[in-house]
Amino acid sequence: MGTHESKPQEQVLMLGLDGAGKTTLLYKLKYNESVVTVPTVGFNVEPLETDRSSPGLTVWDVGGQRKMRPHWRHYYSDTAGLVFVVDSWDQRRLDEARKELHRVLRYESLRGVPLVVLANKQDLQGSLSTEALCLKLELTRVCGGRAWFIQPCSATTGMGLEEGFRRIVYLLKTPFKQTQEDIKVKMKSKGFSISTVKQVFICNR
Ligand SMILES: Nc1nc2c(ncn2[C@@H]2O[C@H](COP(=O)(O)OP(=O)(O)O)[C@@H](O)[C@H]2O)c(=O)[nH]1
Ligand SMILES: [Mg+2]
Repeated sequence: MGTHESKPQEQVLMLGLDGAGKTTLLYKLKYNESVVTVPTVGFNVEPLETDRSSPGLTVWDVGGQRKMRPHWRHYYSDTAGLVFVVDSWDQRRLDEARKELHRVLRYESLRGVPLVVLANKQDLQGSLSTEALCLKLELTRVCGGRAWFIQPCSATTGMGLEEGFRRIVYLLKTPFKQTQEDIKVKMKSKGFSISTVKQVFICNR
């Protein structure tokens, strides 16, 4: 009989405003199914498969309604990676999303924890690009001392979801200095200007 080989698990905390698409994307990623969601009261938690050389991920999808947000902090101490989901289409709520993200990143227990912002709902016409979101959410300013990445995705079509979670696995495994170099190359290849790239690294020093 074979033995069940368990590998280390890392906790990934997925946050974002209610309606950003967290629950939809978790189940799309896990079962490739489009589920009909109801606002999450409490949390959903799912293990995600990763390749053999990477730690497994346990993803916590915590309800994002205003009354749930004070509970987010109870999850911080065990968090190895942060995923923040944004509705790229709903520009009216971007200010609120920015404020919540900045509030989360200020917590001492999340200092240095890598962040992937998922720019969700890219299937909708008129959704903001990752470059525009990067500016609106002031990511370069607020992500000092932290490895981060912004990934376009759609929980409806599945586009970009695996890449986003592969990115968090990568950031978890890679020393900060190395990820900075990598982000620099990626940003240049995506057409960010040299000055934006420099700005990121001045902020990250
Ligand atoms: N068009 C579109 N709708 C989405 C997408 N992701 C989620 N939704 C819809 O947005 C609503 C809120 O999704 P939900 O997963 O409950 O958000 P949560 O509150 O962050 O968990 C639902 O009606 C979803 O069907 C997406 O990528 N594209
Ligand atoms: Mg939900």
